[in-house]
Amino acid sequence: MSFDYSTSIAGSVFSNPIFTASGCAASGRELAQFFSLKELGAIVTKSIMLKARSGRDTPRMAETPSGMLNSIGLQGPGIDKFIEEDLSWLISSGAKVVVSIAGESVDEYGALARRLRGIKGISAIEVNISCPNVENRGQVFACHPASARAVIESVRINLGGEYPIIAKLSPDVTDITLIAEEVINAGADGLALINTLLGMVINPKTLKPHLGGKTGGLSGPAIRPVAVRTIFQVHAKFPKIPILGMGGVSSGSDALELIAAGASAVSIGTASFGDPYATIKIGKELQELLISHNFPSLADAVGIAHDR
Ligand code: RRO
Repeated sequence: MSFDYSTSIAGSVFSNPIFTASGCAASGRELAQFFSLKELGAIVTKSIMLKARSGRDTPRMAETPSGMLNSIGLQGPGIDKFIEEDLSWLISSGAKVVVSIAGESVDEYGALARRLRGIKGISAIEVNISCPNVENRGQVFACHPASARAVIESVRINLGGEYPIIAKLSPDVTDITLIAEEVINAGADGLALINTLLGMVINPKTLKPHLGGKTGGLSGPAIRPVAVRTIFQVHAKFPKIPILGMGGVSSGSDALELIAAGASAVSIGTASFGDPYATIKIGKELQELLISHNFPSLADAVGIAHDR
């Protein structure tokens, strides 16, 4: 019997569970020079806003122990140029596509959702309500239950049921399951866990914050235990809600940890900066590991740590 490596998120089926992480592969063009994007489960695009945005002051990156900080600040071309130039190219490449959106207000999320209606070739919408690099913490909708709910309700109404909605949550909250509950009740079909953690580095010579934006989002292996913990907690409470897991995955074994905690698919972010083939390598390693554990399919391994 052949091993079934496919996965599905709220009705959208993907040939394998390895996705890119939003913001770490732009719209896929750079990675396409190394391998066919069809080899991946899906490309998750950089979160796009309504208008073009230049992002934060430099420096925008800092290396940290087993990780890094980014302080990009939602740089992007705006939804219209994105649809015309990036999304159309990506869809024509034959890749599966998850479009990530980010707004400054509930209405802006609704407007973004309306702009995406009717486009053939989108597998799901990731609603990023957890970017840490915004002007104020009030804009991190995923840190406030009522705001998180309002955004997802607006996207659901404005999408008119066209694509599955994946809400991307922040680990920077006291109880992530409470936020998960709000967005599920508002109509999220799946969850993306987790965005980066808010962090900061101070230059020991100048004693000034290293990043232009002062704070940034912490990613990389340092945050993997936080990803595993949040996925485990949310899957325990909502076992039927599919989770796209991410956070410091750089090997098949790391990916298996997130799957065992309850993720149905795994996004690779920081690891691709050091190795453009990271997604392909991790995908092969994960498949071999699942087979060596005698799982007949990926689906049989999802959440397995809860039963052991
Ligand atoms: O653009 C960013 O600075 C950014 C985003 Br939108 C996000 O969701 N997470 C992150 O670490 N950086």
